[in-house]
Amino acid sequence: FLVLILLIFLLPMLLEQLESHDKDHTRNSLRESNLVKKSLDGAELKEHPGKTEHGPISYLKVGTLGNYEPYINPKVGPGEEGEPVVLSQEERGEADRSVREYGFNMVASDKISMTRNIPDTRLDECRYWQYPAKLPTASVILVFHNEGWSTLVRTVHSVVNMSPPQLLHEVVMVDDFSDKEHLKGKLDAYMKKHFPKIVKIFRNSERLGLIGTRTLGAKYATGDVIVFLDAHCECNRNWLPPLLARIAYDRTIMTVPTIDGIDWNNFQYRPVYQGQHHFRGIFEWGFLYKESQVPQRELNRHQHHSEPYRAPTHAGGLFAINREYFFELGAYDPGLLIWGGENFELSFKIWQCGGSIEWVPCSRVGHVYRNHMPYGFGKVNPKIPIILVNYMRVVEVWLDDEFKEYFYTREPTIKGYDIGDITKQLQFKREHKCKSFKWFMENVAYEVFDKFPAPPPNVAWGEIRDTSGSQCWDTRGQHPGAGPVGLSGCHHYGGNQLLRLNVKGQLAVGERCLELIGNKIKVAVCQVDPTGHWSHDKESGIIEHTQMGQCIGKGSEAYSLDLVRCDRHDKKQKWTFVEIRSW
Ligand code: UD2
Ligand code: MN
Repeated sequence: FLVLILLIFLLPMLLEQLESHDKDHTRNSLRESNLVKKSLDGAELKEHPGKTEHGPISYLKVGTLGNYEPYINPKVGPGEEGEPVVLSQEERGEADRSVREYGFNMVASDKISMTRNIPDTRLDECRYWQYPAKLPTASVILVFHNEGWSTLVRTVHSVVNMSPPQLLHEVVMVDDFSDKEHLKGKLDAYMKKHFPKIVKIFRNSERLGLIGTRTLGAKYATGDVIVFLDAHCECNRNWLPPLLARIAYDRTIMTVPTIDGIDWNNFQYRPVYQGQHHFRGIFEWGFLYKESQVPQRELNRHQHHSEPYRAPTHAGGLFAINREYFFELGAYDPGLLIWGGENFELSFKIWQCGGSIEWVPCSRVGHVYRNHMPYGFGKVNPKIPIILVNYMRVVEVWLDDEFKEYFYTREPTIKGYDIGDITKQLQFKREHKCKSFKWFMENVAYEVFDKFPAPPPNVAWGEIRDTSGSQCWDTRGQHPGAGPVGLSGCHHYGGNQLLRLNVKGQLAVGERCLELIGNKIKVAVCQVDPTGHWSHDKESGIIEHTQMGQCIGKGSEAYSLDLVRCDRHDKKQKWTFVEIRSW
């Protein structure tokens, strides 16, 4: 009873305390915003008249909530301020071992504080934006499979430290069937001790892969907005409000933070783009993810350099979306396997069915890019690479026929592979009257054709075999400009031995082209205007470089290729394209 009385007595005081704290915050931010005029050469952020067919493009509603920049104690120590960690010679061995196990140097990571400071990599302008005081709450979802301890735990600390408490509803961690001890009892105990209310841990009873696990995480979540992050991230100042503000304005906008790089070896935190240019996610026709400079057509829609801008797609790992909207879209296609392509599935679905994607320059999150992928795919074992199964599902559902053909020209070995049932996806597309891929290309991804023109049809593709049938052309994984292409034992897996000759005379491997540099064949970046000089004569088997008027023959050194005088009867110049299928 006494406690009750005390509470009733104290409550108004407490509330007042909270409120005045709030007011302080507002006042601070308003004070900051007075700096705006000076720092933006007269640009008036507060009024922001910019209008589009979608209404005002700014996420600014006249000033209520300022930037969330918690006071950060200057610290010294390994990795502080995002500086690289230096290891001793003795630590090297263990460090190398950890890189093999995790794709990251965990010895370096373990030296860094869980709450290290990272540099503020935002554009200057970002500090002066203001956000609506009332924003939707966020559930941050971290799915993980066999992640290292300190990288995972640091992610949680950084999310909690860098998010305004009233906006962070919870952190949902979903363990995708890890078998590492530190991810079991130790993790539970740590989170219970440090974040008893905010962190919730769930565990899969079988390996679902990151895509299925994310959908599950979204089901567990109860906040208004779900924010996905990889389990090895560090959030920068005020990363969350700019993501939520656009969703508050329009619930069908998916927002994507700008992803800074954290080095897998020394954990240095590096801003991804330092220049004045913005980049956005696109793709080439084999659906390799690409980033390219935001076209003027998009920039013209904006008044301020630091405003969110539209993007055709995103890298996949880090983004925010209204939770209910995510499920209205059917979440991720449940037929997608483990890893890859889900970024395109969600992106095309969003755009074609009436939503949009925006990249947000003022939201910055660091991500540790791995040295290599340290995990396998569990029991899932299709006869073609799982990523291609996923791409095929996306292509078959979301692309129109002419665009599908571009993909199969680029990946000819998989055409006809059984990707399972996609009737539900097609039905969704019909029922929601989603727009065509052509519409998407013309209105959203309009720069793609400038960078990656439609691949000309193949005239021949496959392994290029010698007369014995046992030696094949092989790029040996060379990068553009590096070492010559040669021969090696035919392995029938495609990859570096899968070549495509097209009607324009290009000889291509994956997204690259083969060109004659000096008198050697080398891997090169394909010409944007698709032209090449190669021809193949089926009968004699000669492969000619028509500009040089010379042919390719087995070289004098073993497993080498040379430029020689064409001779239709020379066995060393007789090559056969043999189509391969991996199933
Ligand atoms: C990128 C994305 C990643 C995802 C992937 C394609 C970024 C920064 N990263 O690769 O989010 O979109 O492309 O699908 O955009 N995980 C599981 N179960 C698995 C495999 C992975 O839970 O079977 C977790 C993993 O612990 C991590 C997350 O999924 O937290 C992403 O995996 P990743 O970091 O290996 O992928 P990444 O960054 O190479
Ligand atoms: Mn990752």
